[in-house]
Amino acid sequence: MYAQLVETGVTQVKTAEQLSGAEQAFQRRIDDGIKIEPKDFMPEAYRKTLVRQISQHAHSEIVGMLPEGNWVTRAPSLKRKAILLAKIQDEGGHGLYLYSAAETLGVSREDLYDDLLAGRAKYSSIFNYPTLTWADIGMIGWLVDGSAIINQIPLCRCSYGPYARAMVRVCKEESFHQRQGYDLLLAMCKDGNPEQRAMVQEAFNRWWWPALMMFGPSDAESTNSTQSMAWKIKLFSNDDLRQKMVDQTVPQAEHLGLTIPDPDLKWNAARGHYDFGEIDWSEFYAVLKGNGPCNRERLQARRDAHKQGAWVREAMAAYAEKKDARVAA
Ligand code: FAQ
Repeated sequence: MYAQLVETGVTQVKTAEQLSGAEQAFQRRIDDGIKIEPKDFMPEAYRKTLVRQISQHAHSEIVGMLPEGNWVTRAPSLKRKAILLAKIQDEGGHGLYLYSAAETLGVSREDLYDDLLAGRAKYSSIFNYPTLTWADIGMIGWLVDGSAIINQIPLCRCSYGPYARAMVRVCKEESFHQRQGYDLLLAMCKDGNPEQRAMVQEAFNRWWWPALMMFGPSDAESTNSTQSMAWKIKLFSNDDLRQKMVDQTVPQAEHLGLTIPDPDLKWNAARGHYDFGEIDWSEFYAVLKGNGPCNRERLQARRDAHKQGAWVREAMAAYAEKKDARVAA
């Protein structure tokens, strides 16, 4: 179901001698921290890698609206509903910035979107899990947006200008999203009754491991990292960012009074980090292959929305045509 959207053609990182003159100059600009802009020379594989990553990121934001959308009508108060609506709208906006950033690389939004609807494009594994209780909404803010921030703050300094600049605003908004999730969980854990605290723990047990999977396969299995890091598209490895997430989140979980669902989690004073248990990678790859709990439902929801929005696209195109004709007359 999830064929690779873009074949970048990179099988291994080229040595300095294997690079052409233009590629060497390009790599020097990257090494010197100079941003690459749309009209600058770039190796084709760099362009394709960016299209792959940015479009997957955009799709994630758009599909990511669905699990939270499930709770808009059931938010427990007007205040929580307004916050949730604002957050979901932000995610839609992030998707649009990101499609725009991808378009600077010579691809069309329509084609990228068609790839998503046809099941050819990837989006983050995390959005293939269900939101069963209100506590899940808190988990998405705290853990999913929390992971997204850790991954995306470095992207504000990545080598491609339009992507880096888009990330600045995205990260500011993700920070609000993370806090609203934690605030929601604090209310349930500190002011709630035993049933509400149990609801939070149960949701935490379901979201902890999938949140760690968001950072991608282990460094040893990450096919794109070496080249993406050489190009400064990625500044940190998947495992380094995952470790940061664990280190940051454990004290926050303790403050909520939650138990981390990992018997192997232990502070390692020598490393200055938490050790944690082995991730179930078979689950991660099953989700990537389209066999997670909600993959089919998510894609169907996007396809239905696309179909139902056809009249809006047609009306806008007709209006633009009419306006152009008036200007030309
Ligand atoms: N899910 O070689 P690597 C959000 C794929 S936004 C699905 O390590 P790479 C906001 C990967 O594509 C969340 N597929 O890949 C929000 C590659 O396959 P390919 C999205 C995954 O690209 C919050 C293969 O595995 N964030 O949450 C995943 O160097 C709340 C090998 O992996 C971004 O997209 C995965 N988790 O590193 C919205 C950030 N991980 O393409 C609503 C930008 C890996 O070769 C509510 N992206 N794969 O066929 C990145 O930083 C990178 O693309 C990584 C993966 C780190 C995700």
